Amino acid sequence: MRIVHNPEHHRHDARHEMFRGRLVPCHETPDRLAFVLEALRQRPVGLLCLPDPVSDAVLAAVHSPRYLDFLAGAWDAWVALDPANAALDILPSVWPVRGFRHDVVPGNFAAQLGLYSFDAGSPMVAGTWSAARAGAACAVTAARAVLAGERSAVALTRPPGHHAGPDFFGGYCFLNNAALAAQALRDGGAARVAVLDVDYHHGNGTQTIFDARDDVLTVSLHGDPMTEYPFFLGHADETGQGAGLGFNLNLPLPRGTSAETWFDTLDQAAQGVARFRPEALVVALGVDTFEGDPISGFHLRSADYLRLGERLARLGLPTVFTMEGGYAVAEVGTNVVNVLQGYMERAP
Ligand code: B3N
Ligand code: ZN
Repeated sequence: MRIVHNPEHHRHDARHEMFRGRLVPCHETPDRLAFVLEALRQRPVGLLCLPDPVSDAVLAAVHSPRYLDFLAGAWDAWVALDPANAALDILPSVWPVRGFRHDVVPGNFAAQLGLYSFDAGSPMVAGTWSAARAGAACAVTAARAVLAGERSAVALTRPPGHHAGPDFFGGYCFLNNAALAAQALRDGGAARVAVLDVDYHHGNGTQTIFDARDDVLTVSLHGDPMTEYPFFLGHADETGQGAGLGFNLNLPLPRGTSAETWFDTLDQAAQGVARFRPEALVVALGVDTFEGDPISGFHLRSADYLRLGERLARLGLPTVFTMEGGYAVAEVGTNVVNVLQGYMERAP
């Protein structure tokens, strides 16, 4: 197993996210990855390596050029608004809802922030773009390792990616690492690729990116959007659009779901993946399904992640993992490495 880790991740280190009218400390912090690296030092389930750089063209296969330009220039534009902004995180505060124009990019930076985002919980700082771009490079490098014959590879990175869409950020995500990995697998010759998202939150960005495509199946089991973030996508009746009709499977579950029910649902997800007969699999691996997660509501325990890894390996597919959510920081390392260990015990 090749484990591609992001040497720039610590540059994305924001202070606050907006939650119910208050600025609260960010949940998505650099120590999350530090704990995974420490767990890997104690249990070296794979070979650690650094990413190759990723080109603009590779990013533009998933994200729109105007969005990529916006992200690349966001920090400078923020500081240009007011030099005092250099001491503040970037957070949006105005959004174009139904009936507003999305085709015209406003000249005002605060308005651009709203155009390209869907929440006020995903702050950007000076190093966000470098961190996100290096994370995307991890995903593409991991996919290319699998194309070159590795049975499995991991993009061990943050910020996470599965909420980021073709031209929007949110849910702590800026570039969609799972989608970039899936696209790299397609470009490298895999005829059909499945993305299986096991994070607590629905992978709305990944679903949106591949919604009209029949070459990439998206499957997600997650907290029911009627009550759980990201709220506005992730229902069971979303099955894809146009050529992609029948190529999206959502399995929403109520807050409070037990590990037993979650694994039964994982079996349904795995059957959906197998029916598609993919040549490669991307697992959007969030461990915020953990019973101690501070912002989520499922009840998996640390040992369950060994079982999850073993179930994923049973699919018998070349596999790329991308690291997504998981905020019980002290347990994130154990839980992520348990998945990888469980996988390797079944599919070395
Ligand atoms: O759900 C939250 C949230 C919940 C509890 C909080 N506390 C206890 C202060 C704070 C925030 N916020 C909405 C944004 C959730 C983003 C989830 C990102 C993720 O893991 N995606 O997979
Ligand atoms: Zn999550």
